Amino acid sequence: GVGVRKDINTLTAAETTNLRDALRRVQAGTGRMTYDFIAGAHGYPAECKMGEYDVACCQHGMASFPGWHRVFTRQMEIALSWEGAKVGLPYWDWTEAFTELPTLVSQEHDNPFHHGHIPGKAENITTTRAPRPQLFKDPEHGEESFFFRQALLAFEQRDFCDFEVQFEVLHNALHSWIGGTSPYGMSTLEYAAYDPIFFIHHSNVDRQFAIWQELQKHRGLDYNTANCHIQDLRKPLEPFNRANNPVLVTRVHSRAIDAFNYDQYGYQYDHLHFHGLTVDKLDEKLEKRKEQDRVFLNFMLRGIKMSADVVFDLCNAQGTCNFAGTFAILGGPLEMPWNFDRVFKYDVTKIFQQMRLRPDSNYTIPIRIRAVNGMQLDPNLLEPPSVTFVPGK
Ligand code: CUO
Repeated sequence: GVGVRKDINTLTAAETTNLRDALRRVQAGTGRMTYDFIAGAHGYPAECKMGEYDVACCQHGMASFPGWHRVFTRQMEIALSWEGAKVGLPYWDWTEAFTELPTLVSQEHDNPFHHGHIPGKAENITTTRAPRPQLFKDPEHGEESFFFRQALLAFEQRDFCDFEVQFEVLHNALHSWIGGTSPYGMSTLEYAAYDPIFFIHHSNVDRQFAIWQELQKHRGLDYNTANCHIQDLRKPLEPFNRANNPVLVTRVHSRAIDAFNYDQYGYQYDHLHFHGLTVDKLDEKLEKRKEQDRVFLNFMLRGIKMSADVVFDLCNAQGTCNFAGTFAILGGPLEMPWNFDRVFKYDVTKIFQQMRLRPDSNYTIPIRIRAVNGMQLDPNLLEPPSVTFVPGK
């Protein structure tokens, strides 16, 4: 069925009830596609092979991330429509102000979106969430929030692979900040998709990809193809290409390069405005930002087979240090090897100005890496970032 994906804050009471009824039926597992069949494609129980090893099929740390997750999110949306959903998967734009999780997913009583069951475990295990305080504090910073600034930096990129790394790493933070220390939830690659909030998050992530595509169209640049990682993007995506996928359109159009053209999957967004800005206004805003001198840290990221938060400070020659930024890695023991060939950029202009430092001053950037369970990891797991100074246009 054709699904219109609405902003989660504009759902009517009837639409909320309708979506919950549909998800309840998908979870009950009596229809053509069960929740476990869909979610199992992402992490646990590792349905793909890498040589002789079982790995999760989800593609992270590589250029096929947007396409793989576009098809994956559509699978759930189709399952919901087969069970009577009249609207598409709503999106939660977490770059906008919020103080709690959306009601659709947070209401505890009689709500299938509140948690999911994890199959195949000895005990009856369900997903849980342990939101970090910063999840609700970050939006207070408005246009200075991590989510907003990182979204703009992703949108600003003019090459697909540059966009991809900014976009994917931005998305990781929401996983980490919702799941927190919960062992079965959003901060783990293995279990994230068993929490139905995953699909509300990924509807928004996919919408950000769609907005970037509109920006590219507006800029007169490639929006339905890529000029990087071409071989990877042309491989059929497992497990959607397999004969047991009952959805014809995702089985046949299962390559990441096919997924650029999302019209063919039969869904659309209510609109592609960002913070009230049409695509041309948004592009104007992005161009305006380039007028000032900017300083970036560049991280060449590799998978570390676990989820972690990376926190870094900026310290001057006198040894005074200030918090300079944070981002998240989403991974786990079942992950496929990452193969980013682009750096993840972090704008540190403001903190450089506040500390009266210039890119050629004396400073250090100590990094801490904290696993989601709170354990401090060896900071040498990541290469130290390089620094670039980008003069204003
Ligand atoms: Cu596979 Cu959000 O990416 O999970």
